[in-house]
Amino acid sequence: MKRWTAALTGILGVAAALAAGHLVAALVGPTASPFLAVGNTAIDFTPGPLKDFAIRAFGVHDKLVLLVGMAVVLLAVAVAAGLLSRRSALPGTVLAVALGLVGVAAVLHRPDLGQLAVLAPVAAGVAGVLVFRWLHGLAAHPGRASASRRGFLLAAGASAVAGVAGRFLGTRTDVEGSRRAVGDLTPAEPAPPIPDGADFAADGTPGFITRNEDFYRVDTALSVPRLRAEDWVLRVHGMVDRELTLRYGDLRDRPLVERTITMTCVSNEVGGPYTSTANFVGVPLRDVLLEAGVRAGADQLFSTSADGWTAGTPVDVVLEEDRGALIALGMNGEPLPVEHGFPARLVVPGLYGFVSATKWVVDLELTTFEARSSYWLDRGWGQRAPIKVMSRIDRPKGLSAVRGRVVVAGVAWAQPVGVAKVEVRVDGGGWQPTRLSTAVNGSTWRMWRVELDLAPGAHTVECRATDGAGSTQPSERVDPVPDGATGWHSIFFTVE
Ligand SMILES: Nc1nc2c(c(=O)[nH]1)N[C@H]1C(S)=C(S)[C@@H](COP(=O)(O)O)O[C@H]1N2
Ligand SMILES: [Mo]
Repeated sequence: MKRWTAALTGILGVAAALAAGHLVAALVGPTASPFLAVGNTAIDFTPGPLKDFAIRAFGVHDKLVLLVGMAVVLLAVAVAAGLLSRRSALPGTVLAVALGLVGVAAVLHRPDLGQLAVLAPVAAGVAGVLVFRWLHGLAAHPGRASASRRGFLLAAGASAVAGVAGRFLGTRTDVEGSRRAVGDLTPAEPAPPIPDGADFAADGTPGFITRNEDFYRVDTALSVPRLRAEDWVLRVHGMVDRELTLRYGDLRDRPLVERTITMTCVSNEVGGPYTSTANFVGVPLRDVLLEAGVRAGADQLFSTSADGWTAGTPVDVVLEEDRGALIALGMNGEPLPVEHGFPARLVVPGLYGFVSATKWVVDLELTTFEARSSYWLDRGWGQRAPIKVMSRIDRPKGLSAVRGRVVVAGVAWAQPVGVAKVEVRVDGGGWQPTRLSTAVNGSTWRMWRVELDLAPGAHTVECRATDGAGSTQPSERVDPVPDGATGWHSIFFTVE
């Protein structure tokens, strides 16, 4: 068998396997698609430091990088399997079975998939073996070049059709339709309007409210859970006096409240971008918990997403009257975007997202920290993770050249107490005050700016914030793991 023919049998065998798996997955659970299941499982098994590196290096593209990487590896494996099978179909067959088994293992590992879901990787393995062996048989007979060509085309075409059909069936749950049907989520208690002067966007800070398209996104979901509002149910149970089962309509018919909240990710490095602000609309989480009646001794609110991700939030924090924790349904005047948790998510001001902000939330269990441990806790991150006071310089940009008077501007946050002061210092000199933007509330970020008269040449500017309780951001550089970075952001630039 020619080399390229052999390679092609391998590639088409794998393509057929993926397509068959994808098609069957559309019927038994979209994330059972072997490629996605393996990817999701790989994410769960990736050692913490590597995952942190991926978030640092690839940011919001981390998942794309993983998928592309997997595709490249799979292609290489397919080509190798084909080449190894030039004499006998056995190596390729063994490999197809092995890949099927990897898929089965991955699907069984996923917390969001039932037993039936193994049908998808099984179908993938069977289709891979059959198609590979069939093409191999055709290609092994030198006299039948045209039959073999037809076979190759047929396999490629059938795989494409099955893959597209799987994609079509898999997205047939009309989530966007469900989102549109939700209509306006008009708050009975709207957030106060954002005052003029709440940001220094003209000087290079972010605008006060982050548009939904620009809101940072961090989660472990390779394919976003697709839940329709009308099918969504939230169970509240565990150490409660009465269990609650809440449907979307139950929540949206309540008097909704709107709160302006800045969310922050624990994996944000000093100077990093993982913080954004929105007007969230929803139901006070505290009210729901009081209705259920939290029993004495329950210190953890353990929340679970539709895709099996979990977070553990201190009960004392979510029960604080002034905290303003929400079961959010909407964001910036529309139902939550699907990537941000539609139909419902938690938002708890003042806590990093990984211990509080469960998207696609379907289960709230009142329990203890002793009894259950959540997704990131199992991977070496902290148990209690209040947001640390932090400030960032947005302008000038690092290594840039500036002319004339220098405007230095940025953002600071210290939810839920708020920012009281931001100072800067130049070239290690004395700390100087900056002007703060108009305060909105303690659970939101605050912008700052200062004009400096600097001599031409190279300069370094550092900033530090002080929160409303009087704590000043420490200089000590600490990594994001396990409970948030500390240190002063500094920018190096030149004045011309
Ligand atoms: N279901 C689910 N919810 C999740 C996560 C996740 O991986 N899965 N990540 C959390 C983390 S670490 C953060 S910082 C916030 C980010 O929310 P956003 O993507 O809407 O900005 O969501 C939280 N909620
Ligand atoms: Mo996060």
